Amino acid sequence: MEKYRGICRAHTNIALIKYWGKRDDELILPMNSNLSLTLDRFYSETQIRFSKDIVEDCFQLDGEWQDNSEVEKISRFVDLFRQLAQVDLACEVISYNHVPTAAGLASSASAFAALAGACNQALRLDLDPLALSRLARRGSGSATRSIFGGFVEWQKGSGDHDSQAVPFDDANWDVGMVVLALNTKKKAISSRRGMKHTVATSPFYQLWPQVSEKKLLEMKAAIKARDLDWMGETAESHAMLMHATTLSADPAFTYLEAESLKAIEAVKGLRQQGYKAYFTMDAGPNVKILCPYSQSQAIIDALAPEFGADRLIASRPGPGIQYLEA
Ligand code: 2P0
Repeated sequence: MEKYRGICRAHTNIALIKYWGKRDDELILPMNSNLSLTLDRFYSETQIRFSKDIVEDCFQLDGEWQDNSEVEKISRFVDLFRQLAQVDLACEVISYNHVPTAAGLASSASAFAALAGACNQALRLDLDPLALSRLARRGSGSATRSIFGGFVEWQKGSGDHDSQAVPFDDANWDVGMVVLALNTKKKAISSRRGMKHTVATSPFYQLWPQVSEKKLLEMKAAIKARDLDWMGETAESHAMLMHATTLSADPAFTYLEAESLKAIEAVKGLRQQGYKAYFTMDAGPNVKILCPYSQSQAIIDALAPEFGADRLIASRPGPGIQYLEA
Protein backbone atom coordinates (compact mmCIF):
# COMPACT_ATOMS: atom_id res chain seq x y z
CA MET A 1 0.00 0.00 0.00
CA GLU A 2 1.20 3.47 -0.87
CA LYS A 3 2.08 5.45 2.21
CA TYR A 4 -0.67 7.70 3.59
CA ARG A 5 -3.49 6.20 1.57
CA GLY A 6 -6.79 4.85 2.85
CA ILE A 7 -10.04 3.58 1.35
CA CYS A 8 -13.20 2.98 3.32
CA ARG A 9 -16.88 2.16 2.75
CA ALA A 10 -19.66 3.30 5.08
CA HIS A 11 -23.39 2.72 4.83
CA THR A 12 -26.13 5.22 5.41
CA ASN A 13 -28.55 4.95 8.31
CA ILE A 14 -32.15 5.90 9.05
CA ALA A 15 -33.11 7.02 12.55
CA LEU A 16 -36.03 5.41 14.34
CA ILE A 17 -35.47 7.75 17.26
CA LYS A 18 -34.42 11.05 15.73
CA TYR A 19 -31.49 13.34 16.42
CA TRP A 20 -33.00 16.81 16.26
CA GLY A 21 -31.19 19.73 17.85
CA LYS A 22 -27.67 20.39 19.08
CA ARG A 23 -26.50 21.56 22.46
CA ASP A 24 -23.11 22.46 20.97
CA ASP A 25 -22.89 23.51 17.31
CA GLU A 26 -19.11 23.31 17.07
CA LEU A 27 -18.66 19.87 18.64
CA ILE A 28 -22.01 18.60 17.28
CA LEU A 29 -23.33 17.37 20.60
CA PRO A 30 -26.98 16.33 20.33
CA MET A 31 -29.78 17.36 22.67
CA ASN A 32 -30.99 13.78 22.88
CA SER A 33 -29.66 10.27 22.48
CA ASN A 34 -31.05 8.61 19.36
CA LEU A 35 -31.12 5.32 17.47
CA SER A 36 -30.92 4.19 13.86
CA LEU A 37 -30.80 1.25 11.50
CA THR A 38 -27.85 1.07 9.10
CA LEU A 39 -28.93 0.10 5.58
CA ASP A 40 -27.16 -2.28 3.24
CA ARG A 41 -28.35 -0.76 -0.02
CA PHE A 42 -26.86 2.74 0.27
CA TYR A 43 -23.23 3.57 0.96
CA SER A 44 -20.28 5.88 0.28
CA GLU A 45 -16.81 4.77 -0.75
CA THR A 46 -14.06 7.24 -0.07
CA GLN A 47 -10.33 7.21 -0.64
CA ILE A 48 -7.87 9.70 0.71
CA ARG A 49 -4.25 10.26 -0.16
CA PHE A 50 -1.84 12.52 1.70
CA SER A 51 1.31 13.51 -0.12
CA LYS A 52 3.87 16.28 -0.29
CA ASP A 53 3.18 16.24 -4.05
CA ILE A 54 -0.35 17.52 -3.46
CA VAL A 55 -0.31 21.31 -3.44
CA GLU A 56 -3.60 21.89 -1.68
CA ASP A 57 -6.56 19.86 -0.44
CA CYS A 58 -8.92 18.79 -3.22
CA PHE A 59 -12.12 16.78 -3.27
CA GLN A 60 -13.86 14.87 -6.04
CA LEU A 61 -17.41 13.60 -5.55
CA ASP A 62 -19.03 11.21 -8.00
CA GLY A 63 -16.47 12.13 -10.65
CA GLU A 64 -16.71 15.91 -10.25
CA TRP A 65 -14.13 18.16 -8.61
CA GLN A 66 -15.82 20.25 -5.93
CA ASP A 67 -15.58 23.99 -5.34
CA ASN A 68 -13.83 25.79 -2.49
CA SER A 69 -16.74 25.77 -0.05
CA GLU A 70 -17.07 21.98 -0.32
CA VAL A 71 -13.30 21.49 -0.07
CA GLU A 72 -13.25 23.66 3.04
CA LYS A 73 -15.73 21.38 4.85
CA ILE A 74 -13.57 18.39 4.03
CA SER A 75 -10.35 20.19 5.03
CA ARG A 76 -11.73 21.21 8.41
CA PHE A 77 -12.78 17.64 9.07
CA VAL A 78 -9.50 16.10 7.89
CA ASP A 79 -7.65 18.62 10.09
CA LEU A 80 -8.91 16.72 13.14
CA PHE A 81 -7.06 13.65 11.91
CA ARG A 82 -3.98 15.57 10.75
CA GLN A 83 -3.69 17.02 14.26
CA LEU A 84 -3.95 13.59 15.87
CA ALA A 85 -1.31 12.16 13.55
CA GLN A 86 0.79 15.33 13.65
CA VAL A 87 0.92 15.30 9.89
CA ASP A 88 0.93 18.47 7.87
CA LEU A 89 0.37 17.15 4.33
CA ALA A 90 -2.34 18.22 1.89
CA CYS A 91 -4.79 15.56 0.77
CA GLU A 92 -6.83 14.41 -2.20
CA VAL A 93 -10.24 12.93 -1.41
CA ILE A 94 -12.16 10.93 -3.99
CA SER A 95 -15.61 9.76 -3.02
CA TYR A 96 -18.53 7.96 -4.63
CA ASN A 97 -22.02 7.78 -3.24
CA HIS A 98 -23.69 4.50 -4.06
CA VAL A 99 -27.12 5.89 -3.44
CA PRO A 100 -29.48 5.70 -6.39
CA THR A 101 -30.38 9.31 -7.20
CA ALA A 102 -33.97 8.19 -7.08
CA ALA A 103 -33.61 7.28 -3.41
CA GLY A 104 -33.41 10.91 -2.32
CA LEU A 105 -31.41 10.01 0.77
CA ALA A 106 -29.04 12.48 2.33
CA SER A 107 -25.50 11.16 2.19
CA SER A 108 -23.70 13.13 4.90
CA ALA A 109 -23.95 10.18 7.32
CA SER A 110 -22.20 7.67 5.08
CA ALA A 111 -19.90 10.33 3.60
CA PHE A 112 -18.31 11.50 6.85
CA ALA A 113 -18.18 7.99 8.32
CA ALA A 114 -16.34 6.75 5.21
CA LEU A 115 -13.98 9.73 5.26
CA ALA A 116 -13.24 9.17 8.96
CA GLY A 117 -12.37 5.55 8.24
CA ALA A 118 -10.20 6.48 5.25
CA CYS A 119 -8.27 9.04 7.36
CA ASN A 120 -7.81 6.51 10.14
CA GLN A 121 -6.32 4.02 7.70
CA ALA A 122 -4.23 6.49 5.72
CA LEU A 123 -2.63 8.08 8.77
CA ARG A 124 -2.25 4.75 10.62
CA LEU A 125 -4.03 6.14 13.62
CA ASP A 126 -5.39 2.78 14.67
CA LEU A 127 -8.45 4.40 16.26
CA ASP A 128 -11.04 2.05 17.68
CA PRO A 129 -14.61 2.29 16.34
CA LEU A 130 -15.85 4.32 19.30
CA ALA A 131 -13.14 6.93 18.84
CA LEU A 132 -13.88 6.95 15.12
CA SER A 133 -17.55 7.46 15.83
CA ARG A 134 -16.76 10.51 17.98
CA LEU A 135 -14.65 11.96 15.17
CA ALA A 136 -17.24 11.18 12.47
CA ARG A 137 -19.68 13.14 14.64
CA ARG A 138 -17.66 16.30 14.03
CA GLY A 139 -18.44 16.08 10.31
CA SER A 140 -22.17 15.45 10.61
CA GLY A 141 -24.23 14.23 13.54
CA SER A 142 -25.81 11.29 11.75
CA ALA A 143 -22.33 10.07 10.65
CA THR A 144 -21.68 9.16 14.29
CA ARG A 145 -24.02 6.18 13.84
CA SER A 146 -22.78 5.02 10.42
CA ILE A 147 -19.56 3.60 11.89
CA PHE A 148 -21.59 0.60 13.06
CA GLY A 149 -24.00 -1.84 11.44
CA GLY A 150 -27.47 -2.94 12.49
CA PHE A 151 -29.33 -0.97 15.15
CA VAL A 152 -27.08 1.70 16.59
CA GLU A 153 -27.52 4.06 19.51
CA TRP A 154 -25.84 7.47 19.55
CA GLN A 155 -25.42 8.24 23.22
CA LYS A 156 -25.56 11.98 23.71
CA GLY A 157 -22.88 11.76 26.39
CA SER A 158 -21.63 14.54 28.60
CA GLY A 159 -19.13 16.02 26.13
CA ASP A 160 -16.83 15.39 23.18
CA HIS A 161 -15.16 12.47 24.94
CA ASP A 162 -18.27 10.30 25.28
CA SER A 163 -20.84 11.50 22.74
CA GLN A 164 -20.54 8.45 20.51
CA ALA A 165 -22.43 5.63 18.90
CA VAL A 166 -22.56 2.09 20.21
CA PRO A 167 -23.93 -0.98 18.46
CA PHE A 168 -27.24 -1.98 20.00
CA ASP A 169 -28.48 -5.01 18.05
CA ASP A 170 -27.02 -6.67 14.95
CA ALA A 171 -30.43 -6.69 13.21
CA ASN A 172 -29.68 -10.19 12.02
CA TRP A 173 -33.36 -11.03 11.86
CA ASP A 174 -36.30 -10.38 9.56
CA VAL A 175 -36.29 -6.58 9.48
CA GLY A 176 -35.63 -4.03 6.75
CA MET A 177 -36.78 -0.80 5.18
CA VAL A 178 -38.47 0.30 1.99
CA VAL A 179 -37.53 3.81 0.89
CA LEU A 180 -40.28 5.69 -0.92
CA ALA A 181 -38.61 8.60 -2.73
CA LEU A 182 -41.24 11.21 -3.44
CA ASN A 183 -39.08 14.21 -4.22
CA THR A 184 -35.34 13.99 -4.75
CA LYS A 185 -34.66 17.70 -5.24
CA LYS A 186 -32.20 19.34 -2.82
CA LYS A 187 -34.19 20.50 0.17
CA ALA A 188 -34.79 24.20 0.77
CA ILE A 189 -34.00 24.04 4.49
CA SER A 190 -31.03 21.84 5.41
CA SER A 191 -31.39 19.73 8.52
CA ARG A 192 -28.58 21.74 10.12
CA ARG A 193 -30.46 25.01 9.62
CA GLY A 194 -33.86 23.44 10.33
CA MET A 195 -32.89 22.00 13.68
CA LYS A 196 -31.15 25.20 14.78
CA HIS A 197 -34.19 27.32 13.95
CA THR A 198 -36.47 24.83 15.70
CA VAL A 199 -34.41 24.76 18.91
CA ALA A 200 -34.33 28.56 18.94
CA THR A 201 -38.00 29.26 18.29
CA SER A 202 -40.38 26.35 18.93
CA PRO A 203 -42.07 26.59 22.32
CA PHE A 204 -42.69 22.83 22.06
CA TYR A 205 -38.98 22.07 21.78
CA GLN A 206 -38.48 22.17 25.54
CA LEU A 207 -40.46 18.92 25.70
CA TRP A 208 -38.30 17.23 23.08
CA PRO A 209 -35.27 15.98 25.10
CA GLN A 210 -37.35 14.38 27.83
CA VAL A 211 -39.95 12.80 25.52
CA SER A 212 -37.18 11.53 23.26
CA GLU A 213 -35.34 9.78 26.08
CA LYS A 214 -38.58 8.02 27.03
CA LYS A 215 -39.25 6.96 23.43
CA LEU A 216 -35.67 5.71 23.15
CA LEU A 217 -36.15 3.40 26.12
CA GLU A 218 -39.31 2.05 24.52
CA MET A 219 -37.59 1.55 21.19
CA LYS A 220 -34.74 -0.34 22.79
CA ALA A 221 -37.14 -2.63 24.63
CA ALA A 222 -39.13 -3.18 21.42
CA ILE A 223 -35.99 -4.07 19.43
CA LYS A 224 -34.79 -6.48 22.10
CA ALA A 225 -38.24 -8.11 22.01
CA ARG A 226 -38.07 -8.10 18.17
CA ASP A 227 -41.56 -6.68 18.35
CA LEU A 228 -41.90 -4.91 15.02
CA ASP A 229 -45.34 -3.48 15.79
CA TRP A 230 -44.06 -1.88 18.97
CA MET A 231 -40.95 -0.60 17.18
CA GLY A 232 -43.07 0.79 14.36
CA GLU A 233 -45.58 2.54 16.59
CA THR A 234 -42.73 4.13 18.56
CA ALA A 235 -40.90 5.19 15.38
CA GLU A 236 -44.04 6.77 13.87
CA SER A 237 -44.78 8.62 17.07
CA HIS A 238 -41.24 9.96 17.41
CA ALA A 239 -41.03 11.04 13.75
CA MET A 240 -44.25 13.00 14.12
CA LEU A 241 -43.00 14.59 17.34
CA MET A 242 -40.03 15.86 15.36
CA HIS A 243 -42.19 17.22 12.56
CA ALA A 244 -44.43 18.88 15.15
CA THR A 245 -41.44 20.87 16.40
CA THR A 246 -40.88 22.33 12.93
CA LEU A 247 -44.57 23.15 12.53
CA SER A 248 -44.42 25.00 15.85
CA ALA A 249 -41.21 26.90 15.01
CA ASP A 250 -41.48 30.64 14.30
CA PRO A 251 -41.71 31.11 11.38
CA ALA A 252 -43.12 27.63 10.99
CA PHE A 253 -41.88 25.27 8.32
CA THR A 254 -42.36 21.65 7.36
CA TYR A 255 -40.59 18.93 5.40
CA LEU A 256 -43.90 17.17 4.78
CA GLU A 257 -45.36 17.45 1.31
CA ALA A 258 -48.84 16.54 0.08
CA GLU A 259 -47.53 13.25 -1.27
CA SER A 260 -45.85 12.46 2.05
CA LEU A 261 -49.25 12.58 3.74
CA LYS A 262 -50.69 10.34 1.03
CA ALA A 263 -47.86 7.89 1.58
CA ILE A 264 -48.47 7.88 5.32
CA GLU A 265 -52.11 7.00 4.69
CA ALA A 266 -51.02 4.28 2.25
CA VAL A 267 -48.73 2.77 4.91
CA LYS A 268 -51.64 2.71 7.37
CA GLY A 269 -53.70 1.03 4.63
CA LEU A 270 -51.03 -1.65 4.29
CA ARG A 271 -51.42 -2.44 7.96
CA GLN A 272 -55.14 -2.96 7.47
CA GLN A 273 -54.22 -5.51 4.83
CA GLY A 274 -52.10 -7.37 7.36
CA TYR A 275 -48.61 -6.06 6.56
CA LYS A 276 -46.28 -4.98 9.35
CA ALA A 277 -45.43 -1.63 7.78
CA TYR A 278 -44.62 1.58 9.67
CA PHE A 279 -43.41 4.93 8.40
CA THR A 280 -40.69 7.29 9.45
CA MET A 281 -39.61 10.60 7.88
CA ASP A 282 -36.52 12.76 8.17
CA ALA A 283 -35.66 16.30 7.13
CA GLY A 284 -37.27 15.86 3.73
CA PRO A 285 -40.49 14.68 2.07
CA ASN A 286 -39.48 11.06 1.51
CA VAL A 287 -41.03 8.25 3.48
CA LYS A 288 -39.16 5.24 4.84
CA ILE A 289 -41.12 2.14 5.71
CA LEU A 290 -39.97 -0.16 8.49
CA CYS A 291 -41.08 -3.75 7.82
CA PRO A 292 -39.98 -7.36 7.92
CA TYR A 293 -37.53 -7.65 5.01
CA SER A 294 -39.46 -10.72 3.85
CA GLN A 295 -42.48 -8.48 3.22
CA SER A 296 -40.61 -5.71 1.40
CA GLN A 297 -41.27 -6.92 -2.15
CA ALA A 298 -44.98 -7.41 -1.44
CA ILE A 299 -45.07 -3.89 0.07
CA ILE A 300 -43.37 -2.46 -3.03
CA ASP A 301 -45.87 -4.29 -5.25
CA ALA A 302 -48.78 -2.93 -3.20
CA LEU A 303 -47.51 0.69 -3.33
CA ALA A 304 -46.21 0.69 -6.91
CA PRO A 305 -49.55 1.44 -8.63
CA GLU A 306 -49.96 4.68 -6.64
CA PHE A 307 -46.36 5.82 -6.27
CA GLY A 308 -44.41 4.10 -9.07
CA ALA A 309 -42.13 1.08 -8.75
CA ASP A 310 -39.05 3.17 -9.67
CA ARG A 311 -39.51 5.27 -6.54
CA LEU A 312 -39.52 2.28 -4.16
CA ILE A 313 -36.28 0.66 -3.00
CA ALA A 314 -35.96 -2.10 -0.39
CA SER A 315 -32.96 -2.60 1.86
CA ARG A 316 -31.76 -5.10 4.42
CA PRO A 317 -29.83 -3.97 7.49
CA GLY A 318 -26.26 -3.07 6.63
CA PRO A 319 -22.81 -3.50 8.18
CA GLY A 320 -20.46 -1.06 9.85
CA ILE A 321 -17.54 0.58 8.06
CA GLN A 322 -15.30 -1.59 5.93
CA TYR A 323 -11.65 -0.87 5.16
CA LEU A 324 -11.15 -1.73 1.52
CA GLU A 325 -7.39 -2.10 1.42
CA ALA A 326 -5.08 -4.02 3.71
C1 2P0 B 1 -31.53 11.78 12.20
N1 2P0 B 1 -31.54 13.87 10.88
O1 2P0 B 1 -31.51 11.35 13.37
C2 2P0 B 1 -32.09 13.17 12.00
C3 2P0 B 1 -33.57 13.15 11.78
C4 2P0 B 1 -32.54 14.47 10.07
C5 2P0 B 1 -33.83 14.21 10.76
O2 2P0 B 1 -29.43 13.49 11.45
O3 2P0 B 1 -26.05 19.30 11.32
O4 2P0 B 1 -27.13 15.94 8.51
O5 2P0 B 1 -24.68 17.63 10.06
O6 2P0 B 1 -25.31 17.21 12.44
O7 2P0 B 1 -26.62 14.73 10.68
C6 2P0 B 1 -29.71 14.92 9.69
O8 2P0 B 1 -28.86 15.80 10.30
O9 2P0 B 1 -27.05 17.20 10.68
C7 2P0 B 1 -30.22 14.05 10.73
P1 2P0 B 1 -25.71 17.86 11.16
P2 2P0 B 1 -27.31 15.83 9.99
O10 2P0 B 1 -31.16 11.09 11.22
